[in-house]
Amino acid sequence: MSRIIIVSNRTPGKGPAAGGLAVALRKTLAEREGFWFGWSGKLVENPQPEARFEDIDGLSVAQIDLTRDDHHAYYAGFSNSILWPSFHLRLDLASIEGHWYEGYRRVNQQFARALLRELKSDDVIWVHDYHLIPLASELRNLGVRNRIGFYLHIPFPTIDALYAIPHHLDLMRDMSRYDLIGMQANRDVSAFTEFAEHQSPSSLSGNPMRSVDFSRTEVTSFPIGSDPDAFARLAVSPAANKMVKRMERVMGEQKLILGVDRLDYSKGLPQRVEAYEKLLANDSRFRRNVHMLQVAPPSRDSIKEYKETSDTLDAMCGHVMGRFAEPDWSPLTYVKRAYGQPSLAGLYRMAKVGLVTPLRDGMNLVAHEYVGSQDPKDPGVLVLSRFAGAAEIFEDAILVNPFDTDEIAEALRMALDMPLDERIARWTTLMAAAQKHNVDDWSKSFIKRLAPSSAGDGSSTRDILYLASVA
Ligand code: ADQ
Repeated sequence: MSRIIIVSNRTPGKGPAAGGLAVALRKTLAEREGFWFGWSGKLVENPQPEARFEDIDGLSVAQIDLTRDDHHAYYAGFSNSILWPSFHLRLDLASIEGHWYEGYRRVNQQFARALLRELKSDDVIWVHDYHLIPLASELRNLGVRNRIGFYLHIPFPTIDALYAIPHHLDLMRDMSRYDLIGMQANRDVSAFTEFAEHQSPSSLSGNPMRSVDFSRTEVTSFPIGSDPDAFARLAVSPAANKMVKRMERVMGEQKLILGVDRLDYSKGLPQRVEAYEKLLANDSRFRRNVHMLQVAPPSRDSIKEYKETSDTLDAMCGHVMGRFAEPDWSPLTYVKRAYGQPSLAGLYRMAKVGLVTPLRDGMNLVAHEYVGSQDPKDPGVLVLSRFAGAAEIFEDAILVNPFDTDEIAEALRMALDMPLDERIARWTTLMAAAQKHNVDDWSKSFIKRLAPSSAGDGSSTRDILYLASVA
């Protein structure tokens, strides 16, 4: 069986993870030969050309260091100040500095050169996310013929947003050098296809050499998921109960509305707090009877727009407290830290409402984890943004427009008032969907499509490439 090499910006570390990627892929490598390749987290003046291997909690991890300037241009710059906001349709929050692209490419070249030293001819390479779009191109330029797949964890942008990205044509050409591209949702595949069909030579530049040939690249949706059955077990574990007991002491009979997110402007956190304020303002029944807990550990806080989102949220939470809090009742708690999965599972289970309202999201694993953690006899209600990839899977959630705070407030009211039989009926369908789209099947189906012969049928890499090109 050929080895699987997973490549992502960061490799998994020890302790609780605040990103979806690590949680999802650890398991894949635990079951196959191969290793996980990425940046070590270290900034040095002269990075070594070869990767260092390390065993991290039973996982083989290969890491390289980067220079401070390259890392800034690649990560905070091109990846997170241009690609992330543009792919999430927040062009207003994108800032563009021309030299960032050179750093982005240099880091991808450095990844490719270090990875080349470790590759066997039948290794299958699975690259993750927008930081590494050019990696297949850089590997191919070094002569690599292995099967290479790419998974985009975030949404694919509309054509207008794509055209606003500097060097977008190079990036699309980079994408065409993968054998397989996986997207979160059908919506993303449609946006990609629209670009591929729209950019005919005549419409783009009139020069046939400038159009991108996607004939060797398969693009399909592979919606990621969680492990809902594991969350179901975790939610009643002693560690989860410890968190539940802690909460019950302060909650009493109040119903919990829960949000769990990385602190990111794409997650719609200010709108969520505003909607909660409207719920309390519109219906005095809920004052003293509900409590909102928002857990949001800071991320990417060296970037100005993230700091601003954090400040906005601080101000809005303070405003709601000022308006509704009483000496013996506070309407909300806002916690800026990460928790381990057992504690999160306990919180999910006790929450009567899981409030998941990103303005745009690739998938949103919190929605999956919330569903997995519910008590089948007394489940909570998922209020979900229709602009999360998860909305394609969880049709029985209360789907809302995350920009419309009146609609979210009304959805909260509906969820809090929902009778038990309707909650059970909705949750039963949601749980079936979460189980159908579990993370194990997600990674297996991607790998199966990327390397149909990885069980070892004797075909060479060259044969596989040829078959893909004539298929
Ligand atoms: P993220 O934007 O990080 O992921 P999400 O899918 O919600 O968003 O994943 C968050 C993960 O981090 C979940 O597993 C959650 O449990 C964990 N997490 C969040 N807050 C936490 C906290 N306070 N403490 C501990 N853990 C916390 C990106 C894309 C998503 C896509 C995922 C996976 O933006 O759209 O679903 O990748 O592909």
